Amino acid sequence: MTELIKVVEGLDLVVEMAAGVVHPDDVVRARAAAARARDRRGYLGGTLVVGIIGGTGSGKSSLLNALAGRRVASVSPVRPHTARPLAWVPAGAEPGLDHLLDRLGIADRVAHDRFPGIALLDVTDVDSVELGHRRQVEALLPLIDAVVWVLDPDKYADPLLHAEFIRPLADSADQFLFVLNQIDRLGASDRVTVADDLRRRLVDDGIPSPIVFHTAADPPDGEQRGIGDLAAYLERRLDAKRVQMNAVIAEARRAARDVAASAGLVGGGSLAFEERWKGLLAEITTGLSIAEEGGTGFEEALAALEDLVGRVAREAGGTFGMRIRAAFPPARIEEVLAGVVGEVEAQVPREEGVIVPERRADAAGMLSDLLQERVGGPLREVLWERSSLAASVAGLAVDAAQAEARLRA
Ligand SMILES: Nc1nc2c(ncn2[C@@H]2O[C@H](COP(=O)(O)OP(=O)(O)O)[C@@H](O)[C@H]2O)c(=O)[nH]1
Ligand SMILES: [Mg+2]
Repeated sequence: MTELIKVVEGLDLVVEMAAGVVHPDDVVRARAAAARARDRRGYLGGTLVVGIIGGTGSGKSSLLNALAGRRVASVSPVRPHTARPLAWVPAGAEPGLDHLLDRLGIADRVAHDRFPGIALLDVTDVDSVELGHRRQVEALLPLIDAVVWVLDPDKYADPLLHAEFIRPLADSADQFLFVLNQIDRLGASDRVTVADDLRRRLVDDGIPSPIVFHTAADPPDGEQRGIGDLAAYLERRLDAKRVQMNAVIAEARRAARDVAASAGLVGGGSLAFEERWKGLLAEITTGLSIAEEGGTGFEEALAALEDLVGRVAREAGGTFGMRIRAAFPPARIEEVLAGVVGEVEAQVPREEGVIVPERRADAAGMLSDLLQERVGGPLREVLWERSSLAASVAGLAVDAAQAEARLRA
């Protein structure tokens, strides 16, 4: 899993927990941000992942070697050269990239430190009409950032390539770049003719402004051409991707922060509720169980309970605070307490206005259980929801920071 996917999933979680808790507009905005991040095409990590696709013998492996500056992939003059797919990946790349290659079934991986942040995949020969081949390319597109279509002077106009591959996939044109390789085999004027013809065909395929590089990856004279331009382009594209990814992360972070603010999650998480509640129960149960009838015990207990509920609501703030207040307005607190005391007294009657010492523990236990059930439980539920939302917002912030660090690496 890549860092960005973690951020997106974190935002999904925040959205899920915020629904019904914060203002619907904030939920809608956060949900839209999560959807935009999730629907982003390409590899959702800090590496630019580029697939090299083309007919057999066009020079895919040679191009990879030329970019690598050394022999990584095996090159063959004998056609068809059935090679295993190969990935040329930055050394120390993020774990998400390994998962992607596993998923694509690319077992052969060569590490490089030539272009930090750029991975090249020598994947598929596409010169049979087999539907499987197009499906393969199609399945690849949402997962990687760009596809380099490697063409050569003999087969650049191959109707199969255009009709079966490029045209049906033209919706993904912004992920495509084209390399006309083996230009050393063309004289100067043929080069112009072929370049114009290729461009026209690509426009016909539905790619209005195709990006085309002219290269000689492995010419017999050993004088490579156009490789530096292609490498520079890929590096610019990596920079652009990082800018975009940072924008996606910033948007997710902002959406989560808005949800948190709207929910009133500005302070800490737990509000030390459990400790306070325990203290309150001890105070109330002792006071009430030894209190004389009509004495100060009830009023004191009521004041303490109201005080705690009020404080917790205030500190929880936002919608959570409002929910606590709505559930326990002062009149309701008094009603609950009176009910609880009444039930206890029905079970443990007083003698001469006081509960006899040997029944005090029973009375305290009953009181405590009933208050727990009618006040502590419902309060705890709201606070628990609040801390879960706070935790998921905090988790997202951590994941976002990690994703940003990865993009800087
Ligand atoms: N003349 C010329 N031959 C090339 C060039 N690039 C590759 N080749 C040759 O084309 C053949 C097929 O290349 P290869 O990289 O194996 O193609 P792949 O099947 O697409 O991987 C090999 O004999 C290469 O040496 C080039 O720029 N010019
Ligand atoms: Mg090859």
